[in-house]
Amino acid sequence: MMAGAVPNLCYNRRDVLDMVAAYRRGGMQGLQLAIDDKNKQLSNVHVRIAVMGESGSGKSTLINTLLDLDDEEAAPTGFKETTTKITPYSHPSLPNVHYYDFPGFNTPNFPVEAFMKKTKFAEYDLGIIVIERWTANDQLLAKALKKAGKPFHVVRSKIDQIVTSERGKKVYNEDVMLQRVRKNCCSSLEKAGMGKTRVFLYSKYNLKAYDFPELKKAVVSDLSDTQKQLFLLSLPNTSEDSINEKREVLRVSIECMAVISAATAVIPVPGLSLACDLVLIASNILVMRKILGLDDGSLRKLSQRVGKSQDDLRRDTEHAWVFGEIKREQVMLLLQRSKVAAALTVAELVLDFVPILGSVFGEPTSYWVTRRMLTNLLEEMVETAKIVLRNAEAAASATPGGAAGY
Ligand SMILES: Nc1nc2c(ncn2[C@@H]2O[C@H](COP(=O)(O)OP(=O)(O)O)[C@@H](O)[C@H]2O)c(=O)[nH]1
Ligand SMILES: [Mg+2]
Repeated sequence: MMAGAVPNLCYNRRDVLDMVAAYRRGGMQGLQLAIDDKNKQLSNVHVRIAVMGESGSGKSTLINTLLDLDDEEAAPTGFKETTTKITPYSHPSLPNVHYYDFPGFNTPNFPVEAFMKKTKFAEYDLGIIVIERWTANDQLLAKALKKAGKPFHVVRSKIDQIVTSERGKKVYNEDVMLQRVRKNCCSSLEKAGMGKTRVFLYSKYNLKAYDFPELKKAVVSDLSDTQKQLFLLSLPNTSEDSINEKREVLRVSIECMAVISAATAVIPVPGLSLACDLVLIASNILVMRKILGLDDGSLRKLSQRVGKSQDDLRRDTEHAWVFGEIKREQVMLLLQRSKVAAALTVAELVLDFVPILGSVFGEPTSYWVTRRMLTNLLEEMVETAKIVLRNAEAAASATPGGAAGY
C-alpha cells in the first residue's frame, strides 16, 4: 500500500474527482500529493457535541448510548455528581467525534457563575440539553449557546418511565400520550421565554422509537458534509435506516479508495488476469466491518447486552467470510470466487458513477477490481448487519424489560 493510503471513511464525491484530476495532471506523484492533502484536511475535521443539563437528567447515559459504550469504558451514570468539570469522551474508532459531558448545575455548591464565565461555548458545534423538566439552569445554557451562535436541541429523556406508568391506565393511546408530553415540554419552554422550541423524546431502551431518529436528523442538519459523514458512521446500528446511512457514506469512500489503489503497487492474482492491492482491500474491509458492528469485539458486546450467543446473532446470515479473519489470503479467495473476476467489462462498469474514470484507468486495472470488490463486499456486510440487528432485536424483545440500546 502506498504511504498515506490509510482507509479514510469521509472522502466525498468532490474528493474523488479532485484525486482523478491530480492523477491526470501529475501522475502517481500528483495523486500521492492530493491524497496527503485530503487526509490532512480530513484529520482536522471534528464533531464536538456538548451534552448539558441537570445532574440526573441522563446526560452520561445519552453519551454512552450515542457512542455505543459499555460500562467499563463509558461515562459513569446514576450517581450524584460532584464534579464541576466538563469531561470529554471520544468515539473509540472515530476519535474525531467527541461528546462533552457537562456538570449539572444542580450539583451542591456548584459555581454556576464562574463556570459560565470560563466555558467557551463557541468551541462546540452544537449543544444537546437533556431534561426531565426545563429549569432555569437549562435556560442559562440555552442562552449561552445562542449567544455563541451555536444550535442546540432539547431532549426529554426516560420516556420509557412515562410509558410504563401510563400504560396501566384504562384509556391508553401511546401516540396521544407522547403528543401530550411533547406539548407539555414545549409549552414550558415557551413560558420560559424560549419561543417555539422542539423537544425530542428519548428512551435509552428504545432508540428506534420516539424522537431519537428525528434527533439524529436534527443534529445532522447542524453539521458540515464531512462532519455529517463522521457523525453517521459513529452512531450505533439502531435501525435498518442507520445501516443504510452508513452504507452511503462508505460507498463514496470506496470510490476514493479505488482511485488510490490505482496508484499502488499491484500484485497479480494467480489464476486470474487481474491485479490489485490485496492488503489495501483487506484493510478497507476491516474498517468497514467495524463501522457496521460486525467485528468480533462489537458482536461480543452486543451478545452480552441482549443476552444471546454470538451464534444466535449470526443466525441466517449468508456470508460467513464477514466474521472470519481478513488478510490478503482471504481477500484472494473472495476475489477468486467473486463475479468481479468473471465479468469485468468496461462497457458494464462505466455505466455507474463517473464515466471519465474508465478512460483514465482503463481495464482491468487495480482501480476497477478494488472498486468492484469493495462495493460487492460492502453490500454483503450491509446485508449481514441488518440480519444481526434483527436477531438482536428479537432477542431484546424476548428479554423482560428489554436491553439497553435496543
Ligand atoms: N428508564 C430510563 N432511565 C434512564 C434513561 N436515561 C438515563 N436514565 C437513568 O437516569 C439516571 C441518571 O442518568 P445519568 O446519565 O447518570 O444522568 P446525568 O447525571 O445527567 O449524567 C441513571 O440511573 C440512568 O440509568 C432512560 O432513557 N430511561
Ligand atoms: Mg453524568
